[in-house]
Amino acid sequence: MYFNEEFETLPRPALEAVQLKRLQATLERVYANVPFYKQTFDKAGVGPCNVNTLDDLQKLPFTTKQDMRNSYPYGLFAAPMEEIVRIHASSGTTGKPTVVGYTARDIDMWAELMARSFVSAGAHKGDIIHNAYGYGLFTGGLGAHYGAERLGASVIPMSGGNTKKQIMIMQDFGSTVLTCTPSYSLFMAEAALEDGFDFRKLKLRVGIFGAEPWSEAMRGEIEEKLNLAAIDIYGLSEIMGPGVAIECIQAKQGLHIWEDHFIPEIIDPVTGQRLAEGERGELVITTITKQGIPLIRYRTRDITSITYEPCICGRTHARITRMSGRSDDMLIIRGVNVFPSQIESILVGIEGVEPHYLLIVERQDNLDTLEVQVEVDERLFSDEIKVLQSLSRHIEKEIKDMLGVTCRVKLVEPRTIQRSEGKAQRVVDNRKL
Ligand code: DLL
Repeated sequence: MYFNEEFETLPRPALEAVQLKRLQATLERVYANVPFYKQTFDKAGVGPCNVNTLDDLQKLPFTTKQDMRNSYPYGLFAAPMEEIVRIHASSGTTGKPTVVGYTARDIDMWAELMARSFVSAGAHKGDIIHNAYGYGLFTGGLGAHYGAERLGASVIPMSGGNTKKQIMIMQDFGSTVLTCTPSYSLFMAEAALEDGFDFRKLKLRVGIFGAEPWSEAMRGEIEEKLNLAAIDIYGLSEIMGPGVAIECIQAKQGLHIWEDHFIPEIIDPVTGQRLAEGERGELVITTITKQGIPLIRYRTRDITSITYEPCICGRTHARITRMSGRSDDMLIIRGVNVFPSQIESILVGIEGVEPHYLLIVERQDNLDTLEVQVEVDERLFSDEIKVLQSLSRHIEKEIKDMLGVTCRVKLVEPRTIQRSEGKAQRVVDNRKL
């Protein structure tokens, strides 16, 4: 029932003692090796020696995605490059991604936490794990892959896309566990049905879904259409990748966050003050075992709440509730993180278009679609249709190349996108989760 029983069920006082010891070691490490932390700690008038209890963590300043961006690509690394064995990245607020590096021990720790996560979801040795998270810079594919191997299961490294083949392989290879985004699971089930194949006939028993927001209603739909237990998994590349937190199959009531490696806090996103158990706010995470890029009080921007109530599964680690949104404007479109400001910076670099745009996100056949409406200047608008068409294709290609997201560009007449008197309304998200 557990992958690492001792640590997954540590009584809270022992767990907190482990946390404090590891936190102090991490603070020493970053203070000595990362100039950014030395500066921000000094500025706040605190140092590693001022953290004598877990509560003292609150004295330390936050770290943000912007801080990571400012130190692009390797400025926050706390290990020399010779010790970094893997690099991953995810979208930042500009065209530049957020870069993370792992030492061999970090990869080992990640594999263990993913293996724990698989067991928590009800997977075991002997399972055939069909991994349709993308392999590449995105942490989903390789993160789940190494965890599945650590568990001792058979992993099929499918990556995303090529839906027909995915279905054939799952059927022929007898996959018992599916890992992918929740929206892709529904897309596959419906694509199969169109071909006259009922997904429910597969041997799949468990699905481990995350990397984007989803709802209880969607869980119901997935469980019905795929005939499996659907488990919510959370993670972010900055902190590690998938497997930071996961539900247990016994309760499916909140995601256990692996507290012997991460210290969670919930804060008010406006004031930065810590909130009480059960109150909804922004999740802040401090990593306490990472070597490559430890992060102190990292603001995830994800909105959730935390509970320390005991769980029927016997794990003692706190649970966070399903993510209900973000405290910034990041969109997740087919698993790709996109900020409206990234699209804006591409548009302003293109001759003939105005900086007035609207992003329309929909979900069609369970896949996200993005339409970018943008005004063109007077002169261009009266031009031939061919010119306009080629401009649309050009913008679509730029967005695809820079951000990795496919969109449809619709050029509109000057002054047709509604102007706002306050905060510009740049996004219409029509997805009903
Ligand atoms: O999405 C890591 C991951 C891969 C998690 C596979 C789970 C499964 P990033 O690309 O850095 O990393 O995106 C992280 O995705 O801050 C959340 O906003 C969102 N997210 C991830 N998991 C969930 C979830 C991976 N279960 C960002 N529910 C995070 C809601 C999620 N949002």
